Amino acid sequence: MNLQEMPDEGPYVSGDSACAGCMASNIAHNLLRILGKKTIVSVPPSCMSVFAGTFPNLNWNTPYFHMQFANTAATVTGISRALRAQGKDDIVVLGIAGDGGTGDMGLQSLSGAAQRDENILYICYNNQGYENTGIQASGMTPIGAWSNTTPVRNHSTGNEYYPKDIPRILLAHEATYVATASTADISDFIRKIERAKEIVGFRYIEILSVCTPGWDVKTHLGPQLAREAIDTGFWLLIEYDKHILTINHEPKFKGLKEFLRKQGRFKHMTPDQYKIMEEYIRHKYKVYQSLSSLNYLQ
Ligand SMILES: Cc1ncc(C[n+]2csc(CCOP(=O)(O)OP(=O)(O)O)c2C)c(N)n1
Repeated sequence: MNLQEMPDEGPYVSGDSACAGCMASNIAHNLLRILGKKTIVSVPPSCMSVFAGTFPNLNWNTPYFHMQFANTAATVTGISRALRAQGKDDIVVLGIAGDGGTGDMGLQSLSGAAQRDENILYICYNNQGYENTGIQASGMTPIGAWSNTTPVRNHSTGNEYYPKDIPRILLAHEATYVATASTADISDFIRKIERAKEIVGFRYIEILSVCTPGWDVKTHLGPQLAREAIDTGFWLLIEYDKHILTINHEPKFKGLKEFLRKQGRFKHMTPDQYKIMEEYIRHKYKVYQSLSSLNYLQ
């Protein structure tokens, strides 16, 4: 399927109450345009559960479950096994969670599902913070970023810690399919969702999701920032399929400072902080580059 072949509407229907410029809403639309109607969706507490999942105003024209914060992978595991017991093998069982619900609260159930190779598709829309509850830092917030729990005052200069890299954690599980994606590269996005749809087993895709209030950016800037994120190396597009890791988009490693300066959450950063961010981005790229030369389970 290419962009022209995608149906205009999928079973995620228009009219959610997401913030202006929210890319998570855009991700949900595009995801369901590709996956289609034979999908069962589960979303834990998050922006998405609020802007699209409050009964009776659901935007999901599919069976939909809302569960507790830590349970996404466990819930979809149960649904997937129940379908298997009924002999139904043509339904995508989809869990969608934010970065907090994935990398912090939901990490243990995600790890268990990956290790047991449960037949689920898990999407993390990574907006790099606990945004729904008022912009708190998560374990996946970038180093240096402002948030309400990583303030910029009294000698504090934003988030002090490196973010967790969940794809790399899942590679250590020898997970069946792991990828990162961005709607800024829509062909890559479509290809990965279609690939994940056809595979049986554990599939994880993490998608960068610009959050206009959380990143403190103008509401029209989402698509541009998403594009700059992959070009600067801030968001690396990778894919781990059949135990082979590929980097799908070569970053230019240029314009990082300009990219960061467009975002209020980074505007306080000192030259030393830019350097730390730059070094981290190059370090991460090198780690993936070295992993991409391995093919150790073949
Ligand atoms: C056990 C538990 N702790 C805290 C909350 C409150 N809570 C609801 S949504 C949320 C933030 C979710 O962050 P994330 O998963 O990153 O998704 P986002 O809001 O950014 O879309 C929190 C802390 C909760 N619902 N359950």
